[in-house]
Amino acid sequence: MRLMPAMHISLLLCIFAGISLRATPALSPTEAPESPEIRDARMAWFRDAHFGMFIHFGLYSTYGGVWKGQVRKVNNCAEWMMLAARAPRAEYAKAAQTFNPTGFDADAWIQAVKNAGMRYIVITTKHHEGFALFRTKASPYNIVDATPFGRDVIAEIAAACRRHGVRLGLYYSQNLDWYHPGGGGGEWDPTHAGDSEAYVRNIAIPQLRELMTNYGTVDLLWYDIANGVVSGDNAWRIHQMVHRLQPNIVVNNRLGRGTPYDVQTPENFIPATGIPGKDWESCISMNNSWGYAADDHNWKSTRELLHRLADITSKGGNMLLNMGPDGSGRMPEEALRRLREMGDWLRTNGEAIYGTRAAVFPQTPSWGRFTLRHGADGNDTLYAIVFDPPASGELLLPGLTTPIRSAYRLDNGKKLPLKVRQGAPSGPSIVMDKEVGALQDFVIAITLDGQARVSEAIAPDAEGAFVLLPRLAKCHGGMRVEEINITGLDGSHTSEEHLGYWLSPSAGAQWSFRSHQPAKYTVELRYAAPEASAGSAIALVVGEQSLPFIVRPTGSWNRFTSVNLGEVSLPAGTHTLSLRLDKLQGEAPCNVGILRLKPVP
Ligand code: FHN
Repeated sequence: MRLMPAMHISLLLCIFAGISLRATPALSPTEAPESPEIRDARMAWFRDAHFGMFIHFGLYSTYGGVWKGQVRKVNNCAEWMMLAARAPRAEYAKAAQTFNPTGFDADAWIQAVKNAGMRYIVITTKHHEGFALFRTKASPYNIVDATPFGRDVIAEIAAACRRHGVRLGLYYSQNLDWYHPGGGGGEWDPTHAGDSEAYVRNIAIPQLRELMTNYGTVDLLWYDIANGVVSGDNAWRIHQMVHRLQPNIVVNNRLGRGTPYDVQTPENFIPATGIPGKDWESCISMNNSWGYAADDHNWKSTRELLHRLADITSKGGNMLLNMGPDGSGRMPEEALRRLREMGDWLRTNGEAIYGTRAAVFPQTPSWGRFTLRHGADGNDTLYAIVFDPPASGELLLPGLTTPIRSAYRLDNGKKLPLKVRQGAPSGPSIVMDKEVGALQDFVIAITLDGQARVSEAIAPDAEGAFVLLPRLAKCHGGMRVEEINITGLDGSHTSEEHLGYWLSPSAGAQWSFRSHQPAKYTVELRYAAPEASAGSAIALVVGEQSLPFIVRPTGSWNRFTSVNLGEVSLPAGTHTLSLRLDKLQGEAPCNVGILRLKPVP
């Protein structure tokens, strides 16, 4: 059922007024989840934002990854120095006695966020070190009570966010806490031993309650490190408390224990096809550390950061770009410069990012990325974010069937028209003249006459290849796109879009695709299979040709690898590729990821 626009608006008004219309996920394992309409209204700001700043700031910022003159990090992460150095908690905590980040200026930080074109922030309120950046009655180990600085950083940040119209996200390490006895981890220091239940009930839950109560509207809660010392009962207790105190809050998937979540959290990687039908956010470090690392000068270039933002947005996600201020509270100049440059690009090209949704094309073009804006009047706009124009001078819109009204390049507020070629079998294309063809990192807006649609039969990309995504398959017998839940932490980041439940020969899937000239193709399969499936026999069948494959285990149902199954020769026309199961070992032969047919030159 689609809500009437008026209803939708009133629903949004209620939500923004903080009136809970069951605008929250289920508050208990037995409660019915919120309706899709209410969830869409609650998630709208997040889905439109696409770009936020992650801020890792704490006592670890004063150490910069160095303990007694030695660089000590875990996987390049300086905020893990306490564990890397196995620093005794009492000794590590001495840094609080001199922690006085006089360079901290909440307005300057949030102004930098806004100038960068970021729509929200997520700041660490307490990381694994256990030190709180806010006033808390649960523990004296906090910036107000334990340091000469004596100010509540979270309160000042929250106020600055409200002043500048930036959404407020709070990060909280509810499981790992290397200072408070009973917290997760910290076992290298015998004095850390304690009752985990007591830690959760006396530190984690009270502090989360303070964060959800004392700082006004909190738009996003970023739990970190799911499960651990937080039991199922406590996880649901936390979940219920958070959503009762902040009914419209968005939460990530790192509380765990089966509690509902809104956002999946791949970390320093971008799922190849995004996460179909799910809200997700890739957190990306600007160098190699989340916390300030004095020795880490491996800064990603502005261009690379912009390309990742475009890539993530084109796949329906958000980029949470990290900043690690140093112990004085200053943001590193190398990072600030990148933020300024990203903001400059977004001031000209931001309409291709903000408010857009995942591209309508299954293929990821080699020259850049597509994004899509749904028009309120039913007429969509495609955006081509062109990193490096193709040598052909034409941008193919593979299989697009919606008529194109116009195409123009965005140039500092100007709309510079471009020629559209329509009617070719492979789909329409945008023609770039020599001058445009020499540019980089620009945006072409393509206004459509109706909703963006592509042909039922998958069209070839600009290189003549076919990308057969799991979500585009017609499945039968129970085979289907399987739910995935990606966090960057537990290695499940190898998960990717795939078809699962291939439980018998009567189950299967097929794709329809259309070639425009005769060609030979190599066929590449991405698949994942546990040990028990080894020896299963499958085949990919296209017309009279079949490519058999004896399954070799990849390690798990989620660990994907690519295998080249051979070649097929196809005439021009519409074809069907289907899966065939000839011999089953174990529960299923494998999970099936992306299939690619690449023309043989
Ligand atoms: O261990 C933390 C790490 O320090 C950092 O905060 C990242 C950010 O996503 N989260 C955990 C690792 O997944």
